[in-house]
Formats: sequence, structure tokens, C-alpha cells
Amino acid sequence: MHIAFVAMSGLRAWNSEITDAGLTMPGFLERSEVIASLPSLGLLTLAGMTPDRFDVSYHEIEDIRELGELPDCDLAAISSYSAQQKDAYELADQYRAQGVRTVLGGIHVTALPQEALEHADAVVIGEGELGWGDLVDDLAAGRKLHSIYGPDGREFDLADSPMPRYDLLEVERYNRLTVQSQRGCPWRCEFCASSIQLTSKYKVKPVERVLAEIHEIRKYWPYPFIEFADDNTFVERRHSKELLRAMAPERLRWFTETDISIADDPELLELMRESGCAEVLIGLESPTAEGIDGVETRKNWKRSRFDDYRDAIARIQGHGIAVNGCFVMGLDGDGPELFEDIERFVTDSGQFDVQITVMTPYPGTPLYERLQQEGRLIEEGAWEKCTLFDVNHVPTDMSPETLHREGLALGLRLYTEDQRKARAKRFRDQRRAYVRSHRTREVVA
Ligand code: B12
Repeated sequence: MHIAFVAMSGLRAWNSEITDAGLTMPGFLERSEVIASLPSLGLLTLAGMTPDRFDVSYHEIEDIRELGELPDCDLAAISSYSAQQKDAYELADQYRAQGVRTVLGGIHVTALPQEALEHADAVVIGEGELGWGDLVDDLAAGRKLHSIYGPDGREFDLADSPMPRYDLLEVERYNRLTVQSQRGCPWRCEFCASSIQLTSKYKVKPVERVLAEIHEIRKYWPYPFIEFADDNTFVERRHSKELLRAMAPERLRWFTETDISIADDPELLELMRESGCAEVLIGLESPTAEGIDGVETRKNWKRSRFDDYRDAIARIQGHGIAVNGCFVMGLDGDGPELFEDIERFVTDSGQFDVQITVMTPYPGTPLYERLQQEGRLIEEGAWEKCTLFDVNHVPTDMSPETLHREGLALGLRLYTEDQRKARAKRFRDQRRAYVRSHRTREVVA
């Protein structure tokens, strides 16, 4: 039996004004080109735990409208995020019309399994390793598939992670490959549609497993650039430092997503630098204390850190690690002054790069539920607008049109070649200032 793992892939914006404008933003395009080619680690992981008796193949579909023949198989395991979920459904429908069984899984499907079941023979909810394992057992035994496979009270231990099938990739198509070192996040922001939708626990993968995955990648790409597919690396400091020490001899360059607390730990920053960290992406969320207040559903931790944001960025960048600080536009309380506030913050903080996204109500998030109750969703079920660039909610202190128009205009100002160069210079200056001040301190001591 042949299983095709099919990932909906590529980057998306629903409103063509955004796509057209994006093409004129050099800094934005550069990052887009880097990330747009990342593979589906979820599917490679599931392929890795599929018994040898099944033939497996891996495929990516960027645009369903340009799809010629469907990848040949007896069962299609399809993965997508919300923005392309409807395309994934169309793909599943096409397979089923040809008599091929389909399985759907992922974050969106976990939030809306009944919706997905209209297009699939079976859906897998939660962390795929649990449900897929059961489904494959049923396939192997020739049993009829259940409609829904899920954790059923079990918790997946990342120590049991299967080795992702990087060998299924045409490695030359990618400029980075992903490895996952942790799942979950303690901060639980109201809008978060990432791995906290799959697991309520923060958990880390044992260091030796992460290293084994890096070594597997190196079989196909001797000196790879690794992008950790993590939501918040370094929450568990002991694990983090052990991991970084183990990575140091590997001569890697790597990128990850984390939170601002790394700035408090000089030893951690030093280990990050020594192990090849090029850049970290940090959700700063808002350039103002009022904006950030209450973005989390638990502790308001990010608000408590806000006053230190600029210094913290300088400390991280002082270690030669670039910060890509991310802002969410259209949070409750954000008015038309937001756009200039972001611009000012980016200049003042000296952050190397910036990501601006629109607050997006994803299914399964507390945000979606709240906006639905408040009657502030513009179009319910418009998953194609879940791109992080399109506006699909009514902000409290400006119109949706202002959010769309001014957000786009801000992008055009931030991502020019000149701005990108100016940010790179501020980053180099912060690094130099840090090195100089530390040399002085050593001499004085
Ligand atoms: C790498 C990445 C990409 C890559 C690769 C995407 C891909 N095809 O996998 C690229 C660059 C192409 C990409 C594109 C986009 N991305 Co992206 N991306 C990520 C990133 C950084 C890591 C994802 C990852 O590898 N996770 C690790 C794997 C192991 O987890 P997983 O995919 O969830 O898979 C597990 C389960 O969900 C399940 N599973 C998943 N699929 C299936 C399928 C089957 C059949 C089964 C059984 C199980 C199963 O099993 C897996 C193992 O447990 C995350 C942020 C993050 N830090 O996680 C954002 C993230 C996933 N992206 C996001 C977004 C918004 C986008 C874009 C819309 C951006 C845009 N405007 O174009 C597009 C959408 C693409 C699409 N198909 O819809 C959001 C998704 C939110 C949502 N719920 O929809 C995230 C969470 C970022 C965020 N913080 O909001 N992305």
C-alpha cells in the first residue's frame, strides 16, 4: 500500500493588494523566500513512524489551481494550516472522487474535526504521533478506519519522537530545514494558533534526540541552516543549555522563536552565539504598554516585561544575535497611532528585523470565541483570510479599513532596502558597543 503525504505549502495573502504590495518590499520578500520553502515537518515526522511495509512519498502543493495530476497513492495523508485548509479539502475531495482514501490532521483539523470529516475518511486530532500510530495499526491489520483518531487521554512524550524522513526531500529545494526541540508555550496568548492548540503542556525533546535529527539532516546537507520549528525554545533553561553545548561542535547556523527572557541570562546568550544562532524571533506583540496589557490568558507576563524591551533587545543583539521583533496589529485598544508607534519602536530599539502581522481569529483560539461572542468577526469561517496579513475582525479603536490600509503602508515603509540597511547598521552598532564595553570592563577588572 502506498501512502502519499501531501502538504499544502507556500505563503498566502487573500487580499491581492497585499500580495501586490508584498512584491515591492525587498526586506519582506527576502524573509518570505527563506521561509516559503520550509517543508512540512509534521508529515515528515509521521512518515518516520510509518512501518516499512507501507510505501511512502512526500509532496508539496503550493497552488491547487495549478495542480496537474494528483500524486499517485492508495491513501493520502494531507496537512495544512487554516489559510489553505479549504484547498486541502478540495484536494481530499478530488482524491475521494478517484476512490483514494484520505486522512486529514493538523492544528486546524484539531479545532474543527467535524468540518474536516466532510472531506476525509478519517481525521487525526492533537499531536499526530498518537492518532497516526493507531490509524496505521488499523491499516496494517486491515481493519475499518475510525472517523476520529486522537490522544484519548494519552500525552505524547517527545523522547519517543520518530526520526523525520528528511530523506524523502529533494534537499536542494530548501534553504533551511526544520527540527523541533519543544512543543507548547507557558504564555498562552489569546490569539495563539500554534502548538498550544495541540498540547496543553510545555515539553522538550531530549537533547540526544534533537542531535540525532541534526545528524540525520547532515547526511543529506553537510552544513545546514536549521530553523527550529519551536514556539518558545529555552523556557527550560537546563535543557536549553545542555542542548546548546551539544550543538556547539556541530558548526551550524540556526534560527528559532523564543521570548524576551533570554536577555536575562548572559550564559545562555553566550552559548547561543557559540552554537551558531543567527537570529531569534520574539513576539513583542505591541509597541505600547497599553497594547500589550492582557494579550495573555494567564499571567500578563509580557506586560511585566514591556518596560525592559529596548534594553533586552540591546543585550541580545550585543551577543551578535539578531532580533526579529514581531508586532500584532489590531489588538484591542490599538488606534491609528499604532503604526507610527511601531515604526518609532523599531528605530529606537535597534532591532535587526521586524515582522508585522494582523491579529487573526483562528478557529480553536480563545480570541475567535471572544470576537464571535462580541459580534466582531467580519466573516465567520473565512479560513482563507487566516494569513496573518488579512483583516477579518472589527478592531475596537479604528476601522478594519484603517487597519488594512495603514498596516500595508507601514509594511511599505519598514521593508524598503534603505530601512533594512539602517536596521542592519544599528544591529552592528549595538554589537560593537557591547564588545567595547565588555573589553573596558575586563581591563578595569
Ligand atoms: C515551518 C512553518 C511553515 C512552513 C511549512 C508549512 C508546512 N507545510 O508545514 C511554511 C513557510 C510553508 C509556512 C506557511 C504558512 N504558515 Co507557517 N509555520 C511554520 C512554523 C514555523 C513551524 C511549523 C512546524 O513545522 N511545526 C512542527 C510540526 C511537527 O507540527 P505540525 O505541523 O502541527 O504537525 C503535527 C500535528 O499538527 C499533526 N499533523 C499535522 N498535519 C497532519 C496531517 C495528518 C494527515 C496527520 C495525521 C497529522 C498531522 O502531526 C504533527 C506531529 O504531531 C509554525 C510556527 C511554529 N513555531 O510552530 C508556523 C505556523 C504553522 N504557520 C502559520 C501560518 C499562518 C502560515 C501561513 C498562513 C503564512 C502565510 N501568510 O502564508 C502559511 C500557510 C500554509 C498552509 N499550508 O496553510 C501559523 C498557523 C496558524 C494556523 N493554525 O493556521 C503558525 C502556527 C505560525 C503562527 N504563530 O501563527 N509555515
